[in-house]
Amino acid sequence: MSFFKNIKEKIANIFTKSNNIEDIEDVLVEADFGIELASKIALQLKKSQDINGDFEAIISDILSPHIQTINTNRDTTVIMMVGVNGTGKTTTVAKLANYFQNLGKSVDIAACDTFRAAAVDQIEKWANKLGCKLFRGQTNSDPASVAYDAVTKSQGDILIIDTAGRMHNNQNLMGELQKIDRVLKKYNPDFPHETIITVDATSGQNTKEQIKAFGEYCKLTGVILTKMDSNAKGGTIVGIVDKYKMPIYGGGTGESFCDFDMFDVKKFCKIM
Ligand SMILES: Nc1nc2c(ncn2[C@@H]2O[C@H](COP(=O)(O)OP(=O)(O)OP(=O)(O)O)[C@@H](O)[C@H]2O)c(=O)[nH]1
Ligand SMILES: [Mg+2]
Repeated sequence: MSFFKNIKEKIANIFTKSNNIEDIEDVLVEADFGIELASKIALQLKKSQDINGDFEAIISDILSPHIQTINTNRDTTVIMMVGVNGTGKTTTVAKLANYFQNLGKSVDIAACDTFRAAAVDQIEKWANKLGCKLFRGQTNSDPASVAYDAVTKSQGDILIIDTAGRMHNNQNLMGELQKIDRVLKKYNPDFPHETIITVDATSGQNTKEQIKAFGEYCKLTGVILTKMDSNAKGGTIVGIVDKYKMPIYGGGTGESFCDFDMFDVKKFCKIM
C-alpha cells in the first residue's frame, strides 16, 4: 500500500459526500500534516477537479526539491547519525552501510553509543554481518574519543558514526553530541559531511520539535524517515520538509538492513 493511500481514500470520500474543506483539513491534521500545512493543502484541494492527481502533485511539489541522495564522492565521507532514543539510528547505520556497499563503497562504522553495552553489541552484530570495520570503545568510555579514534584510523570510503539516543530536551546529552561534532571538526573542519537525524514516521508532530532541538546543537544536513512500514500516517515527512526545507535522504521500511531505499518521489507520492 502506498504511504498516502489512506489519506487519499478519506479525502475522496469527503468529496463524494460534503466537499467540506474543514473535513479535509481534519483528515490531514489526523494524518500528521500539522494544522498550518493541512489548511493550506485543504484550500488548494477545495478547487480540485481531480483529487487524486492534485493531491499527488501538491505533495510532490513540496517534497521533490528536497529529495536528495547523499554525496559520497570524496576520499572519505563522514556521516553522523543522531536522533531521539529508539528512532532507528543504529538500524539505519546498517541500512546505509549496506546501501553504500551495494554501490561498491567500503564502509567503516564507529560505535559511539558507549552508554549501553547492548548498544555496542547491536552495532557489532550488524558490522560483522555486513563485513564493516568497527571502531569501538569500552562501555561508558567517552563517545568523542571513539569518534576521534575512528576518524584518524578509518580507511573506508565512508565512515558512519552511530550515536546514543537522547531526548532533545536533555541539555547534558545534547552537549555530548556537540563534543563529538567538535572533535571531528578539530580533525577536519569539513567533518562530519553529513549529520543525519532519524525520525520515526509514526511520531507525528513531535518530530518537528526533535529537529528544531537537534538543529540547535549540531548542523543537521538531512533526515531519514524510519518505520514507514508501521502505522505511519504519511504527513510527518511532508510537514518537516515544508517547515525546515531540509534534504530527505530516504526511508526505512523494516528491521532488516535491506529494508531501506533512497526516496523516489514518484513512488513515494503515488497515491493510487
Ligand atoms: N518496523 C520497523 N522497525 C524499525 C525500523 N527501523 C528501526 N526499527 C526498529 O526500531 C527499534 C529501534 O531501532 P534502533 O535502530 O535500535 O534505534 P536507535 O535509534 O538506534 O535506538 P537507541 O540507540 O536506543 O536510541 C528496533 O527494534 C528496530 O528493529 C523500520 O524502518 N521499520
Ligand atoms: Mg542505537
